[in-house]
Amino acid sequence: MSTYPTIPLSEYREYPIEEMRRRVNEFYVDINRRRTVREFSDRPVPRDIIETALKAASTAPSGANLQPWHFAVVSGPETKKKIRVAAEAEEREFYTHRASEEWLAALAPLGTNDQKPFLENAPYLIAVFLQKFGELPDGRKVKHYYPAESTGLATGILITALHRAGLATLTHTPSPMKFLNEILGRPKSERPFLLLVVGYPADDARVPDIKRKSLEEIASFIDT
Ligand code: IYR
Repeated sequence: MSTYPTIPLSEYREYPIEEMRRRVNEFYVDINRRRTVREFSDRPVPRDIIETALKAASTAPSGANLQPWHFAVVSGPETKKKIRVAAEAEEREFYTHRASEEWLAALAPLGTNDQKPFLENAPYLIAVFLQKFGELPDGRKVKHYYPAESTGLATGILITALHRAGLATLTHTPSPMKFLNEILGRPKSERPFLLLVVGYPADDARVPDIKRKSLEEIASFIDT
């Protein structure tokens, strides 16, 4: 028997089946409108909306509930500029040397290149860091379990929360992105996971005409 203190599951809610259908469908219709955006407006976004989305992200399940993530929220122009300069330098290398022909061909439909103006235009950049270790108040290290899975789950909830608030995001992964530790003053034990660009889309923003895989392609049901 676990001696860990427990509380009743009082927040759980069950819905009648029809209500379940309605709710899951409503959610699907809403999340299906989410598109990754690469052209952002510089219109400001109230910080409390970002804060609440981060609180939503931090409800994600995590290995041994160790919550192995850190979100560095950047709104200042000087820091954004530093990030843009460093990211574009890495991207130049990526597009001219590091990426394989196969990788560049896979990216071609997205029309991406080494220019990242959104790193300065968008009101917020959220650098997501994965913590391989935590630190106790006395300085001792605590190993984290499944940090990548956990941070991925938290980031998914963050993107969903921001979408529901009516904001657009871009999951940006300049590679390598160790420069984020330096610029944002994060410890070496944290691995930059991705850089989330957040804001309103530009008025004339366009997105590639991509398709999502069908249910048959993404899922199999084993009833035996
Ligand atoms: N990091 C580069 C390249 C890139 C890679 C993938 I995988 C994408 O889905 C999109 C872009 C860039 O941001 O341009």
